Amino acid sequence: MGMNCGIVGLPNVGKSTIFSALTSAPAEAANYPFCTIDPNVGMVSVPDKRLDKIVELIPPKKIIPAVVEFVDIAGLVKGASKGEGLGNRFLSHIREVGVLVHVVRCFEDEDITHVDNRIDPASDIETIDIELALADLETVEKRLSRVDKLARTGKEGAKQATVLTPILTSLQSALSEGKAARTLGLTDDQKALLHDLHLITMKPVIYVCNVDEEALESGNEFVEQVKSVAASDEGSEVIMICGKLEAEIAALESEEERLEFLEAVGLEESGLNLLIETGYKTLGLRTYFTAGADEDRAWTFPTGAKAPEAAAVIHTDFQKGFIKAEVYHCDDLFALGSEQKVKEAGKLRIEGKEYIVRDGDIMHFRFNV
Ligand SMILES: Nc1nc2c(ncn2[C@@H]2O[C@H](COP(=O)(O)OP(=O)(O)O)[C@@H](O)[C@H]2O)c(=O)[nH]1
Ligand SMILES: [Mg+2]
Repeated sequence: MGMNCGIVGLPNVGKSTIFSALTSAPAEAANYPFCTIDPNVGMVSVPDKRLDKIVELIPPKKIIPAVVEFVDIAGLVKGASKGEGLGNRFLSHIREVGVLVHVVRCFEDEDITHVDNRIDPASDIETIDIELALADLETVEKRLSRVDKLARTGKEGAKQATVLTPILTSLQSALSEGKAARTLGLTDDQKALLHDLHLITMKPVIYVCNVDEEALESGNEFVEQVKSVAASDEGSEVIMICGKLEAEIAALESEEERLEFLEAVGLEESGLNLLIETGYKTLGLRTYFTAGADEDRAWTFPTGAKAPEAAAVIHTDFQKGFIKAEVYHCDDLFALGSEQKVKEAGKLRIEGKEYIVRDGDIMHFRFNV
């Protein structure tokens, strides 16, 4: 499925406000039978002008945009990893997400209490990072002792241990200093070995500065603090959102009103769009389309995926039984006006297993099961 974002941050920084605004227009649930019914989980459609244009040229019975899932993860406070606040309950949610959206309070408002009675983004971020690192530390130490035991059981176990123990040990020391696992510079192979640990601090982060409306254009001193933390955290992305304003935008009835409002306050796009774009960029996600009389649909896939891997996003059978793909780019459709014309112009190609799917491709997979 598509991108999955876990919204984290200290209490009272605006997580739920932003979550509600982002998910105020939920995706049509019937199209996504596997999603859970949980008030803290929201699915939204990814706005994509290309899909709108495809629908005009290849009118389907059904239109299915790509989706993004947001999870409002409550309960992260100082001591959470030791059972304070909602304690470890937040952990099961957070392990499942692909990217952390770390909301940081960068607005002043005397009516809204800050848990530490002061606005201090760098220290807020540190508090959360330490809790997440401690949660991961527990996971790593458990695995270390299991690997240790395994090592004494025989050849296979020992082999695994020689590979894993040094990685786990370096993780252990970094995490115990409150450093995120993603900052260790592990190779992709090493990361693959750790995959089943679902380490929270291995996930990429997007920092969302919740700012006053006035600060939206050029930021403020708090945003600068967040930027300098992010620079030392793998160069993570930083964006600004005004939770209060997003809530007002979300309350408007029509898309037209929302666009007018955005223009009136001098914004180019809503916080939702900005966050989705940043998320796709951070995770290296791309979009391809399938189009036909029944359904026009956008699919999310990882950059660099070859045709069979991209097909697996639709169904694993498509990957297993992959034969070939018929491919053309949506820009060719837009330029020529119809699929027939695309064919006539020789722009529709047959591609095999090695084809690297491009953003904006329109794909038709041939497979047998
Ligand atoms: N002034 C101001 N208040 C906000 C903003 N975003 C959220 N709040 C308020 O801050 C309080 C806490 O917000 P909430 O979303 O519940 O925070 P959470 O604990 O992180 O989920 C609420 O009273 C919100 O109305 C903002 O951008 N500006
Ligand atoms: Mg909340």
